[in-house]
Amino acid sequence: MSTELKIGVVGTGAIGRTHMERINERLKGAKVTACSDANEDFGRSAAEKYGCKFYADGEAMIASDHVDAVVVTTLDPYHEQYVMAAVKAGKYVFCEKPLAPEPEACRRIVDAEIAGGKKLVQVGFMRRYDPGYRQLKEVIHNRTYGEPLMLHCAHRNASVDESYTTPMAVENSMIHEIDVLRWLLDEEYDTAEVVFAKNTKRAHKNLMDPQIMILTTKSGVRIDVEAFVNTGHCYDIKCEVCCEDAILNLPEPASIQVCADAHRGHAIDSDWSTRFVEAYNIEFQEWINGVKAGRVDGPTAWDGYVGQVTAAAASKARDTQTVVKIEMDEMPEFYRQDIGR
Ligand code: ISE
Repeated sequence: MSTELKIGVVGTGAIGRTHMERINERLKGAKVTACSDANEDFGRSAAEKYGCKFYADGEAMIASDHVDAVVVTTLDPYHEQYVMAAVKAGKYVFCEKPLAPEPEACRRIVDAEIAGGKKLVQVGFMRRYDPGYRQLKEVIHNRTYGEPLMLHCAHRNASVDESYTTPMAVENSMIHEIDVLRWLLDEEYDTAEVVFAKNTKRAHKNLMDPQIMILTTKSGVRIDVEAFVNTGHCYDIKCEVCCEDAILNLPEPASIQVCADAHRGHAIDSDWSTRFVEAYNIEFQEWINGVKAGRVDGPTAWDGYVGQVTAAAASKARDTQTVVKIEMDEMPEFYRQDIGR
């Protein structure tokens, strides 16, 4: 492997382009050398912009000597195909969340990775890299304030368009909480429930908004997550952890205090890409460093599988308005050393 990691990106939409720019302009040790997109003109324009070779065939790009490692940022239903191609080629692959929309597809990736005998897949759950969540994790892990008992969380977006439907609150937005909270607490979920609040005037024809997801963990911790994706004014992520001896809150990103027009306050983000930009940078730099050292030390294919099993249970709970038990396969030995990372 050359000193500079050669990265091939499949899927050159908004998030793909952001990662291409991040890798080339802000991070160390890697360059985007190739890209591919089902929309040829669009993909070629990305290749031109970021100075890399365009491949019409994503699988050919993955197999070529032109790339050492792969980033998958296609539409969700195509993730499996390209992650599998990378595993087959024995190349490290970073796949944006979700690993695949259905748990069965995630399980197929897990099985292929185990069959290949080497951990190659990392899933883009970037919240684990946010400095605020990392501070929370340390205090919870050390039991500095006793056992965590309850968590109250919120996932608020400024607005979503008409293509965002009711199931997406769980599957597209709260999937982040599903992952980061099980990592934070270092334990698995037991049940899921989803209830609706009064619908906002900004909800669309196919969207019930807000919704509240309630999860319990195996040890009995109770979690509620509000998803309110049409607040009309902010991107706001809250995570309050009630422990036996203290209440912990996720820190807000730092911003200057402004005193003007008889108000004192500070601006907050209106979009997830700016709120979590630091997390994305840390996530990708650590992934590059890990790949160069020959290891994956972020969220694994197994984490991707667990996330989708939990999301599927929460979706069933929403559709049936019942509490659903979360049942999944036993964790293979292959992933056991990753527990608690
Ligand atoms: C989006 O897909 C994301 O991943 C964002 O992090 C999340 O906040 C947003 O709600 C999703 O639509």
